[in-house]
Amino acid sequence: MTAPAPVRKKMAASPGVADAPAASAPQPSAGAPPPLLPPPPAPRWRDHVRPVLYPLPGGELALRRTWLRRGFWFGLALLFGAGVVAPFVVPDAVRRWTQPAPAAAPAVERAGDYPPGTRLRDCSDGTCPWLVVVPSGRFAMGSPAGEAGRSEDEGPQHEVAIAYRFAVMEAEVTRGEFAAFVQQTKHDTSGGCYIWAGDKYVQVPGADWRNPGFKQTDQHPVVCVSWNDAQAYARWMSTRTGQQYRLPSEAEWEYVARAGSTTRFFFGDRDDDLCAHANVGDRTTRDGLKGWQKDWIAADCADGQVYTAPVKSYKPNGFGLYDVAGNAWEWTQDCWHDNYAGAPRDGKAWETECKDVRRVLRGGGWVSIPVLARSAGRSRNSPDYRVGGSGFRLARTLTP
Ligand SMILES: [Ca+2]
Repeated sequence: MTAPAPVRKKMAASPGVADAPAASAPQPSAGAPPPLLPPPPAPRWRDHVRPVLYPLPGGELALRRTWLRRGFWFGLALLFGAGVVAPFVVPDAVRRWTQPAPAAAPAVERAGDYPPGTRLRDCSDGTCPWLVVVPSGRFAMGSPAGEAGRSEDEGPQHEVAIAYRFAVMEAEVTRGEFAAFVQQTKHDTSGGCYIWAGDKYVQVPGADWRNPGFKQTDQHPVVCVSWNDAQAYARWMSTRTGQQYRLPSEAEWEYVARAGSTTRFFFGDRDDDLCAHANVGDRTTRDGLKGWQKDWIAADCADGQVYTAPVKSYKPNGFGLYDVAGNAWEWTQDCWHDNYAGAPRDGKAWETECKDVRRVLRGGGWVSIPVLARSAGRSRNSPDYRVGGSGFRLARTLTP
């Protein structure tokens, strides 16, 4: 009996189909590179973040996480500082940041493009003072003979016809606006200022618009500015805007201050109603100011402001202008005349036949007794005098 032949031997002797190379498959030749492996999958974002968030202690990643944590808390502190602390610490700056963007002026302007009441300002960066367009019109300048508190220099009352539309700043030039002018032009404001010294103004060599003898913010009207300073500011505004900025004439000033009213003040006749409309010598001033005299009759109301108030703190007049009575006396273009005999009737400044070099101030200031803040009230000073009660607002000519 013969044993069956082992299968393995048989298989080895006769190569099977499975061992034979496929006729169509290419054969690697000697020295060729091995076939490429598929690329490893790209690491996912988690693979980057995880080692940072959960690093092994002591490693470089742990250090990175520490800095990450510090950065997070620092950023949070910055946000807190900007949002919560800044409004208390630098309220003026925050107000500036959050103010709406200025209205763009039309490319080609004509007075007719601006209906009366239009608010505009000329700088695209929003730093120019707001103006209000006032209508052309007629009014009776000066006070009637029977007006309480009247002075002789307010007559004769006469009609003035202003045949053109123009724009005027809706508020007095602020300390912040004046600071920008001084910073850019290096305008010299040295030489001292007359500041309140108990019962009158006294020249103090070291005083100026930055130090008028009481505390102010950038929103308060600038004071301790002369007529010459106001002219320099107007030139600067004209240069930077390409428009014609100037002091208003005395007639223009009274026209816009009255805004159609014929009463002692733009809101009526009563001194004791002043506190809602104007910052003048009131009970707050009388009680809080050193040197208030017994025979000075304060308005019998209290506005909480001993010195200047932020502009636009009180109600505006019929043209939308603020602080035309009180807060700061306002320079006008005209030189001083003792009365209106021979005064121009067309709204132009009166700069001939001057009594002397002094220029007219209008409106009364924060320390003024009520009669001085009447719409017809007048005062004057030398063009180089700086006083802690005097500021200004400008007019802007509109192309006819
Ligand atoms: Ca007051």
